Amino acid sequence: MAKINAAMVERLNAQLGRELAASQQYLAIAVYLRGRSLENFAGFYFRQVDEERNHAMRILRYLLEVGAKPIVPQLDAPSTDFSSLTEVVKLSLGYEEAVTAAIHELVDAASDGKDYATFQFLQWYVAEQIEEEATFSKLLDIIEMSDNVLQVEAYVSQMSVAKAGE
Ligand code: OFO
Repeated sequence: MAKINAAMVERLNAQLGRELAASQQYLAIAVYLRGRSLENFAGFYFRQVDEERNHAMRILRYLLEVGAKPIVPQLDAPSTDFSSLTEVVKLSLGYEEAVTAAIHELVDAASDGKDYATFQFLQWYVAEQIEEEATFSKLLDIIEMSDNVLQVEAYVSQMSVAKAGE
């Protein structure tokens, strides 16, 4: 029998699905950007694909650790039709905000249910979402202030160097 209750298992499986859906969505965006020869920008999204997958895998491993069954979900097809960089980054930021809200609901549920293990497990996601929202929000600022996409490419390239040096 799982060490966490069935409702929490269901909630965590739903979050597992959201993380995988984010990974798929960012993959579709990376392909779109690569198709427009924005190599750095595409590279940034390809890295996000891996990050989101890792977020999903953390949940999957946690469920296994507590004796619960992870569900590998069927995913809706991601959006693939974009008309601008602004649209792409706004969509991403909106996605991250929705994920943050979902994580906070999970934290509330863990706290209300006195599920201290899951509460502790979720703290990593709370911190991660602050970083994710900040990243996309800065990116949106840069895009809105830039005169051309080459400035955006240069900025994303710097972001990658900074991240590699962390
Ligand atoms: Fe999983 O952090 Fe973005 O969504």
